[in-house]
Amino acid sequence: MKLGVVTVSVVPQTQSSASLRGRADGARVARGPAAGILAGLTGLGLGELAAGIADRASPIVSVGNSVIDHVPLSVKQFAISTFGSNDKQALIGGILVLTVVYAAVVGAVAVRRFAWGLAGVAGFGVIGLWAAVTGRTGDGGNAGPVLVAVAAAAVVLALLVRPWTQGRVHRPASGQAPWGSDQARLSSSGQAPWDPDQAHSGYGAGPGAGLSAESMLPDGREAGLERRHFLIGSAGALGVAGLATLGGRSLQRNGKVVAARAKAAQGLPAAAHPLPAVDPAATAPVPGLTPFITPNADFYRIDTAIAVPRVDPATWRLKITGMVDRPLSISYRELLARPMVEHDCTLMCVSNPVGGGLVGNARWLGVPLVDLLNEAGVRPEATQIVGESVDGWTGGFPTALALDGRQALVAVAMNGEALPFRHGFPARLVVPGIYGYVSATKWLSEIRLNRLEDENGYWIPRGWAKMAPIKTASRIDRIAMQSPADGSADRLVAGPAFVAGVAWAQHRGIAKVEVRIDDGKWEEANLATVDDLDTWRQWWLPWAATSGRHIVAVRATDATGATQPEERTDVAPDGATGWHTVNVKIG
Ligand SMILES: Nc1nc2c(c(=O)[nH]1)N[C@H]1C(S)=C(S)[C@@H](COP(=O)(O)O)O[C@H]1N2
Ligand SMILES: [Mo]
Repeated sequence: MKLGVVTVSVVPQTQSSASLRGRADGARVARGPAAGILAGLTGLGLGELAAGIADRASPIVSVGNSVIDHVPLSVKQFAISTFGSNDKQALIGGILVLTVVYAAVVGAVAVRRFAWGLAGVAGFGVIGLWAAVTGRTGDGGNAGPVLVAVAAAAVVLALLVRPWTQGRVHRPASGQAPWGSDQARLSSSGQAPWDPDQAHSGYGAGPGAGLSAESMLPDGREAGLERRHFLIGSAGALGVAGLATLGGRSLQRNGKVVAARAKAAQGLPAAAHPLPAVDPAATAPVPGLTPFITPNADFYRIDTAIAVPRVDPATWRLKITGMVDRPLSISYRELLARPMVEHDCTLMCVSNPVGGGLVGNARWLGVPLVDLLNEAGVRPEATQIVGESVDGWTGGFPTALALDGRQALVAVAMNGEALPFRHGFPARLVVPGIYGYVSATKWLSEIRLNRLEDENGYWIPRGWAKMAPIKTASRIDRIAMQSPADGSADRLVAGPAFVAGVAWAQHRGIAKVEVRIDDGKWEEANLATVDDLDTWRQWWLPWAATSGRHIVAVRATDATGATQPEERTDVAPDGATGWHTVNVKIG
């Protein structure tokens, strides 16, 4: 009659603990929405912080932009006439309110089923990601803050909600009479430490398995612990949310610096001899191919800066020092007052793998480096130019490259816009033909002349080559039907198709691009018009695609006659080699 003994002894305790538990459950359920809101706010806060650090749109701004893009004109006009110039704040406020409501629901769901709560967070992430990467201001980089926000919200939700949902598994619902139930139910109440068999069965397989120490405590204390846990967690989350929001907003605004850049963007001087618009023939006639000019928002970013430096142009100076006759120190305004040139140049990272995307093409506006060097008077023994940034990063290259006629610039603008913060505002170096890590110093503060043996740039002691000419390369970017049958340009079927892409050999120029399908002959691709020796060149080849799987390969030959070697080598120490190949399935 063991069970009977248990039943009888359990009755008084179970009644009181059941009512305690009932209260604890009620509190849990009530705290669900609060936990959800805290998770949501923490996510948004860290999203703001990530956006501020990376100089990207925050999740709220992404969603706001996307709303602006998609809302019907009438609604937009209503908003403007109702809220006037505060329409953006009203929009942000509206998004915040909706987010809080949504988060409350997610929290309420999460206390019942944590996985569903997580799904709710993920759903919010999907909306945020969609808003971040599509539309007018869409930009892959804006996905970063959304991912940070979602991760933070999930973690906070887990911290605030998870302990109860785990505990709940072991507790009978309040108000149910445990004595009417089976052995497993009894053991799962976990309230019989005085019966070793019972307690033991609680740790065995079955619903009671894995009882936590916490849920073995008398219920009153358990509820108290939960409350403490919740209050501490909530206060922490609120603090993190608040600090992250403040930090993120202040980084994003950084008041006068952002305003100063915006002003500079409007008041940029024109080039003394502006370049004509890029010849449309520099773009291959293949819909959907990589744009010839990479929009600033899509331009790859590589640097060692954890937070993008926001340099105040009012106090910034560019110094030219070292082995020069007349050291210079010039302000932003003085720099802008010098004669400017425009130059189209494809910038590239040495870490770009074969077929990779760490390469971008822009129209740069700036002061020719050679003009500044002549002004300072470079001594003949100065064989190296070191560019140093405001945060101490350095890159160095042979002086000869700045004097051999190539258009090296102290650039202030990129594609008609003052340099974005993440691309080096207020000024950076752009030196055609050599990888970025030895040349393209962003947030430039000093140009130092010395000898190659005197100083090594940041990456040299870390295993990268001192001399770093960009290697000839080619990339397959697009395989598409010439006349897409069903409106979907991306569906590949047997028939006339294009293979297309870009190739580059900065400052030497691309002479030939060849494509090979499977084990066929190398076929010469069409080349788009040359824009500049320093830019990439688009290419395309019509291809009578046949059903099945194919391997498409590309190789380029530069104007010196050198063809890309087949052999794949690593990006370190001086850039990858090898042919880019793509596997494609037709039909
Ligand atoms: N101040 C600074 N400038 C820098 C770097 C850096 O880490 N710090 N990275 C360099 C590298 S490795 C490359 S490839 C280019 C990339 O320029 P982007 O980020 O504008 O594309 O910037 C160069 N300039
Ligand atoms: Mo790089």
